[in-house]
Amino acid sequence: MNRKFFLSVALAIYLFAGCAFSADVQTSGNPLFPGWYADPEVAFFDGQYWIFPTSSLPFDEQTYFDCFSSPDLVNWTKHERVLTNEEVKWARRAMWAPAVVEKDGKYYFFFAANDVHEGEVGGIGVAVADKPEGPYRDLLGKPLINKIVNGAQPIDQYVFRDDDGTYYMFYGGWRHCNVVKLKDDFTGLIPFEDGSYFREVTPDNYVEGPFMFKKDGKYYFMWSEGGWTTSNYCVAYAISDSLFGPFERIGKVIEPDPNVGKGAGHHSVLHAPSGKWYAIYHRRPLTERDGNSRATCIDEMKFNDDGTIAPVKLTFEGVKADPVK
Ligand code: FUB
Repeated sequence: MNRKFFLSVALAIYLFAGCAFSADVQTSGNPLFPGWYADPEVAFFDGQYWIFPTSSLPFDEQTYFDCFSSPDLVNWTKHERVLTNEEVKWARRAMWAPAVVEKDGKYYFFFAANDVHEGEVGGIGVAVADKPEGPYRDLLGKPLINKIVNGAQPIDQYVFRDDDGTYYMFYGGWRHCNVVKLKDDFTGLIPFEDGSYFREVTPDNYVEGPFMFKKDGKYYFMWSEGGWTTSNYCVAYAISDSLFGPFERIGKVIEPDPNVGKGAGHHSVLHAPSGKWYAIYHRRPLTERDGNSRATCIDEMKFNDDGTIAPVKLTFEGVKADPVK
């Protein structure tokens, strides 16, 4: 073999191996996309992954929501201002923590606005669109829940569809969590059998950010603990036979890692078509001090043989591509 031919072959092998290697290790990276985005709600709509986060800014600047879509968890497209306070007349500021569901071909975007206190206008609202990326329009022209019940600030809603098709909404800040039953068209609440509309389900240490999923017939209830501007913000969980609990706290599942990120919390969970489970959460880079410097991250979530959740390992790499087939 002459020297020139040998070098060409060696170069070709090197380039091929390099491509194969980079295809192999293609990961999402963390954060998932640029910008300060908190409270990420993940969804799977229209054959794509979607993330609907809070714009992590001072309260007076939180007047709009962007969202992101991806075919594989690695490549993300930004959709700007899918809902703004120009559309929601009663919302002035502090537009927080979307929860989005698809029903009968329409997309319903639940959100909180105004950081509402007793006697003020604000709370949890709902908007509707024909596509996941909006544009969303206010469904009611007023909040769906405005009042403070059982001490729970009406923020941080999560909408859960049970196996019988009934939609429930878990919500609440200020260390209290309520569950309500939603009307089929999401225009209001339905009373429980005892005539009440709100049921408190607060577990120990609960602060905000409730989330629920069902696996192997059990209800997994998750929530954030600590202060969202602090380093120790984290996520804990419980498993119950009933949607209404009791939710006995098992322990923390997403925690800050002093070598990776601070204040890891307010998450959601994705069960991808591949069968893999992912936690999508926000965290503050180690270099950042401002409470609003929150970035959306993803890491794999695994279960132990007994059904409990293994602690999520925070990474800089994120996850490997998980393309929607
Ligand atoms: O992003 C605004 C608020 O911060 C959320 O509603 C809370 O859960 C906390 O993440």
